[in-house]
Amino acid sequence: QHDKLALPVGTTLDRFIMRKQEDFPYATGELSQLLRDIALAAKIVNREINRSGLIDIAGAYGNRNVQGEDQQKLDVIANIRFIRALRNGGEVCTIISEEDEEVIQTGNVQGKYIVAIDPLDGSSNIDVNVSIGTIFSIYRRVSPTGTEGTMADCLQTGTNQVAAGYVIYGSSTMMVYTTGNGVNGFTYEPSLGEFFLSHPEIITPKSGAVYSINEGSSESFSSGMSGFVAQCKQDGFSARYIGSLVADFHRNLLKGGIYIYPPTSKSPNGKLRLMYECNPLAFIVEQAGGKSSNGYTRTMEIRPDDMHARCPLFIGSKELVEKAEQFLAQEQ
Ligand code: AHM
Ligand code: MG
Repeated sequence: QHDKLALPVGTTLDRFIMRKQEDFPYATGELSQLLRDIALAAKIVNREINRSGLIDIAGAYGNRNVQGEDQQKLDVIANIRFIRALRNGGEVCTIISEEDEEVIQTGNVQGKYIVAIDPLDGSSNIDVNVSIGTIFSIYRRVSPTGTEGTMADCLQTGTNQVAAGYVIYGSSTMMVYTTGNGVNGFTYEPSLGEFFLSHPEIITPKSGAVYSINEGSSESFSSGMSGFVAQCKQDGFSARYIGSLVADFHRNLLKGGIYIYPPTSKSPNGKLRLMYECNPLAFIVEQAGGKSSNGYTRTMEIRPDDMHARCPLFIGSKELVEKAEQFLAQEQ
């Protein structure tokens, strides 16, 4: 119901982006170009990930490159690839990355966009062949072009996002994104090197019977948090926790469920980062009919005070997030 013009399954991502742009007669195509740049970097990172198991044995068949580049950690490689693609693309003035303490000024002072990105989330899962992901969020700068992006450009609230998405490198690789007109998912066909529309107009189930939380930390859950988990068990829910945010989120988005990263004694503010983990997924889940909060406040309305700020995350099916919030509200 989001779109004037529904495109058929099998449409390539490039064509899809182009056609969507035509829906907005005054669009200049810069955001479209930016999304294509991200998709290109994702293909490159996908190739590196698929080869990662071979790196240790590459020397054995004499294929190790002289610079030893293939020995860099994949999250570092992913960071380099995405930054390079955004810099070369020219549409982005400033990047916030989980891998970099400071903002990255691309030198494209005419670029109208700010990108916040976690280039490879869940990277501790690579060694054991578990799905990992890239998460990104796009803002329009508030400062005039012609200069570097400012802190005010970088610290915008999530409601200002113009687009957000993720790439899941799983049993197949997918890119899922929104520009605020619904959510669409594209599956990568490696032999053709293209993403194809496979999940048009994703709507997440209103409710579900899956809860995803690291129960290893249950000793430090608040009473409301413990109460909600006990309720999930009483209701016969399944526990599903991959420990890879994009993979846990993607499953719950398609099947229904709730993902929670609550405050714990180790991470009193939760572990996940507002700018490049929580906000982009919050935008997607809301566009798919779901909900996201920190247990009290809508994620996208939280004011960031730091680009690497953390916040608790309650995200997924609307009814389940609301139920969890009720448990927290009843806490003494
Ligand atoms: P990372 O950004 O260092 O990769 O950490 C984020 C990951 C998420 O993918 C995942 O949901 C979470 O950490 C799991 O944390 P924990 O092992 O504490 O449950
Ligand atoms: Mg991360």
